[in-house]
Amino acid sequence: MLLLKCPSNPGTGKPETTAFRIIRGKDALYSDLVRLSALPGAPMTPTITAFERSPDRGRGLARDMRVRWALEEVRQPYDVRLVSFSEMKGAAHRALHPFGQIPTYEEGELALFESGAIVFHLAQRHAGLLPEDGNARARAIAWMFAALNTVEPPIVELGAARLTERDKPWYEERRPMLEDRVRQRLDDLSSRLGDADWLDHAFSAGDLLMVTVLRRLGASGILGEYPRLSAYIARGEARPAYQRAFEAQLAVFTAASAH
Ligand code: GTB
Repeated sequence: MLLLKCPSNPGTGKPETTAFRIIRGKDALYSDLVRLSALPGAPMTPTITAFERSPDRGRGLARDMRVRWALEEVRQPYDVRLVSFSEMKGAAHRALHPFGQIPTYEEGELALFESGAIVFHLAQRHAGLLPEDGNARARAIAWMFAALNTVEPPIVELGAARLTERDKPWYEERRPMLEDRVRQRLDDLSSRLGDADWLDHAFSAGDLLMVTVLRRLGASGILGEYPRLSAYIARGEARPAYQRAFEAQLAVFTAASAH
């Protein structure tokens, strides 16, 4: 008989989230349990892609960070395939990502791109990132879109200008306009958040995406004007799942810097 079970690992005392096949009935020892992932049709360890050498120098600003964080929140183990800039633009990677970027996500026959779609997929498949209640879930999804569609674009525009237009004659004239576009969003976001911990009661994928989007402002100095948002980011960064994800991406950068 095939039974699905999520037993505690007696070695670590921690809950084991991988599904197992019991091969010797209810008295089977932990060591008698065979990982279902070895069986046809079994859940697979997903693989994501990340920069082989991230230009953010391990600050967790590239978009694999939000996917790693979501995977850690739901305690889904994952593999990482590191790609160079030239590999990203090659045919093999473009088959996964039409725009030749990271992150991607592969799980069995499913291949996904777009960090928001990947986080949403994980939130749908696992408990912990979206509320069970239908209306609360819809509101959390609205915050996911707000993070990526309303708040992130002016932040990316400001960062891109700093990176690519800094030496142009128009940059100093343009910068205040770009910064004010960011401030418009932050003013409203900060008002809505108020003194709450999270955007809509419990922590959700909406907060996860919003925190990763806001973190990109670190170098701008603008966040200093928004103590509530700074505290909100700090709450996100204090989550154990965030810290595991951060350490994992930092370890990649540290190893790459060693050669
Ligand atoms: N909308 C897509 C998503 O959300 O997944 C955007 C994906 C994307 O922009 N990926 C970037 C990429 O692959 C990496 S994250 N760029 C390579 C290319 O387009 O050729 C963006 C990023 C890069 C670097 C920093 N940094 O150095 O601080 C921060 C963020």
